[in-house]
Amino acid sequence: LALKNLLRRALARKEFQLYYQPIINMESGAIVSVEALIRWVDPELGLISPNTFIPLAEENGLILPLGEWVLQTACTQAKIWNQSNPYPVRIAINLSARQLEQTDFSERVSEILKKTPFPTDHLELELTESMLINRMESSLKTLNTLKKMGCRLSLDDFGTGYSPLAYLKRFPIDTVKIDRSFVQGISIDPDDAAITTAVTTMAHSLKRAVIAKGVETREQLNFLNEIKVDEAQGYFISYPVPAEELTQKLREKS
Ligand code: G
Ligand code: G
Ligand code: MN
Ligand code: NA
Repeated sequence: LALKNLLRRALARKEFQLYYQPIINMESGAIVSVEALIRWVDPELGLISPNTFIPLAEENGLILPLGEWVLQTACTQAKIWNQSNPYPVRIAINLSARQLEQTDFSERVSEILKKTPFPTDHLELELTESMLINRMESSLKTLNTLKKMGCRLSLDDFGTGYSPLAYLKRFPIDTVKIDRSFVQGISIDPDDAAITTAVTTMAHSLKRAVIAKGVETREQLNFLNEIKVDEAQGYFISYPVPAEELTQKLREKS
């Protein structure tokens, strides 16, 4: 079977799973947000990376039902966490261009939130520059609607695109997620340290929050703390883990 057909079958058989990676507040160390990351284990092929199957799912349109499944599953899970957790966490979802291009995407999100029901301001939708390049006008309209509904919007992989400032100016972005390629160079490459500092200062002066991605060492975390990054995510804090493991972490660390 071609991977495409396997993908279709996997959706029907519910072979997808969400892993969750915590994001901590730099001052308190508490988990304040959780990013949902999809995983696919095929019975024969084993673990297949989203880097492989998400582009395929985008090509054949399967990303639409798959994306809805991600949203629904993650919101349901986050609602459960927030019922037992005194400090509610946000849930962050990676969107793909095809999802955002649906003219009724904001209605779909709204439907899911009605079904769940989950506070809109605890849903954070992650976008990338590349998904906003085409159909700017319709994307802007959709994002403005989502923003009015109360969703938070973040710009993922910040600093790796061509015109980050133009996107920040044009779209109603709340948060920038500094790409891990900068964070990982902090202790070895003065340019990366300078870029991370400059991006943080700039985002703050534009009243945007800053999340640093890909934090793998204590040194990186200390540096990010000094330059007043708001939140951090990365293997040093936690790998992405199954829901039950995150439930445990929330008990320990909130
Ligand atoms: O978790 P991991 O490093 O394997 O993710 C690889 C890529 O897949 C990342 O770019 C991530 O944003 C993307 N990704 C993970 N989960 C989802 C998802 O649910 N939807 C979309 N569109 N992309 C995802
Ligand atoms: O593109 P996006 O940021 O949505 O994708 C997140 C991806 O990054 C996930 O696949 C996750 O597994 C991976 N990731 C998360 N933390 C780290 C880290 O500290 N180091 C590296 N190399 N990858 C990470
Ligand atoms: Mn992301
Ligand atoms: Na992404």
